[in-house]
Amino acid sequence: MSQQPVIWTYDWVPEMPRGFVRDLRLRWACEEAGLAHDVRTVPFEGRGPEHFARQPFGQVPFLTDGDVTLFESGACLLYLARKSEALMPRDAVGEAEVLEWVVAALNSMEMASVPWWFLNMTGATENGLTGWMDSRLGHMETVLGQREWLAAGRFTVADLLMADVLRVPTVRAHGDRPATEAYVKRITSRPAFLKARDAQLAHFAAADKQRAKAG
Ligand SMILES: N[C@@H](CCC(=O)N[C@@H](CS)C(=O)NCC(=O)O)C(=O)O
Repeated sequence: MSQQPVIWTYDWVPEMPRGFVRDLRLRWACEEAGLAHDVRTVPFEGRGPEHFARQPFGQVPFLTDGDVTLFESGACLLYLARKSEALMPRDAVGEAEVLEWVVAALNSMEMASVPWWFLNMTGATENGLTGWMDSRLGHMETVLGQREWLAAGRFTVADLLMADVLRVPTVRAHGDRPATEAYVKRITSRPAFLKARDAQLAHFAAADKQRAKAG
């Protein structure tokens, strides 16, 4: 059994989500915390029962660490954050702030941005979710115009997650929000993000080579 956390992702994905597959969130957290980790894969095409046993929706990422197996990128991030103060402070106030913003990133921001973005991708001429999306982005712009970090007065896993939600190109291109744009640029210029993103891109590039070899 591996002595270090294992991040599970797909063995290959098409070009489009590369650099955005959510295993990146976990890779990034490990890089920020200096946590040694392995990356292993499940097939993208032909998802089997073993995959569904670990991730009931057949998605990635999921994480294994000794006897622990967990899915949902937010849950995995909070699990990793308990291993390192670099990701989440240990005082009650700081930890509470991290928890609320992690959930807000997923349940208030990504909950609006992903359906809006997916509806846009269908080519729908009228996106009925635009008002909702604008409202959520507008509120985040106000918050980010007033503070540098979301929680505990410093970088935490809450910023990692919120920046990952907000960095989606279609979302960034929608409207003019200078504080949000500056925030996304600042958080995603962190060496840990760049290292994690490059590792994901290299992982899928290696998969392309394998597939080409296999013919
Ligand atoms: N709420 C899940 C979403 C996971 C998710 O959407 N994963 C994508 C890759 S980034 C996936 O596996 N998509 C394939 C599918 O939904 O079948 C999480 O945050 O872990």
